[in-house]
Amino acid sequence: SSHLQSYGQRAQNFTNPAAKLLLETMERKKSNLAVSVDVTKTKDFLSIIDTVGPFVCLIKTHIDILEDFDPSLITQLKELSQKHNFLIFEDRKFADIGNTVALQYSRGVHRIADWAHITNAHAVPGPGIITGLSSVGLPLGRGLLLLAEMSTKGSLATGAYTDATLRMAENNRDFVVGFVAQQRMGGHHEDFLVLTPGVGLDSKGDGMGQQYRTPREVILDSACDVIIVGRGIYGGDTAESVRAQAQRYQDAGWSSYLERISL
Ligand code: 5BU
Repeated sequence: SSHLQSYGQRAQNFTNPAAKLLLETMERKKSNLAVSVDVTKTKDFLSIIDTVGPFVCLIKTHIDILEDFDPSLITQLKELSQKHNFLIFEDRKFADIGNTVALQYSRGVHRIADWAHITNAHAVPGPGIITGLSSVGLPLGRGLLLLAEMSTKGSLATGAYTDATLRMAENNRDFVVGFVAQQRMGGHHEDFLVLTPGVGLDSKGDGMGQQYRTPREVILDSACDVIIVGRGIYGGDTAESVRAQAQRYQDAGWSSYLERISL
């Protein structure tokens, strides 16, 4: 019998509503797949999301790469999130002083805090970045992930830096719900979500530093919670290939999770 809690059971370990909703959504949809939709045209962005929606718990965005961004896009993104029951993660990687990140999070043309359930930040400025972001996000029920590690070759986020990032999260449990990292990190007894990019079944890298591991390596061997997949899914040119890849990664992620909780 398993000593590990299911995703659904872990929802009770969090007070943060975004973390609870993500875990409940994962359990309900049997999906630990997040799709990263890194395209530059609104039309492609929305059509990929509508295609992969049934297979994902989370859609990850880089809203600033859309060259025809218009606020009405956000209305449509929210509608798709309702239609398919997924959360939205803006991969903004905030990295400035608290006052500045609070403005970047709430204002500008993108108004990220209005629509993104989850966003993320580098730990490099120290805890003030959490104070700034939580002043905006906490009253809205949003959640924050800290970048504890990166998927890229030669990443500097290792060792003492990664450890200090963990401590920052532990001291801000109400708003910080977990990490973007390559593995579940030991040394803490509290529950955190671990979301992991750099996932691919057919490729080992991209020639620009990205490194890929399989869903099984990420979920089973490294005990992460969510696989984040971009080009491996939307790289094909037909809606049918995008759909088939989303299904394939959902199955690979979920079967690895079932194997892990049955250990
Ligand atoms: P890919 O197409 O699956 O390589 O896309 C990966 C996405 O995850 C892309 O949006 C990156 O910005 C993002 N990412 C990453 O690849 N590695 C990291 O360590 C972090 C984010 Br943090």
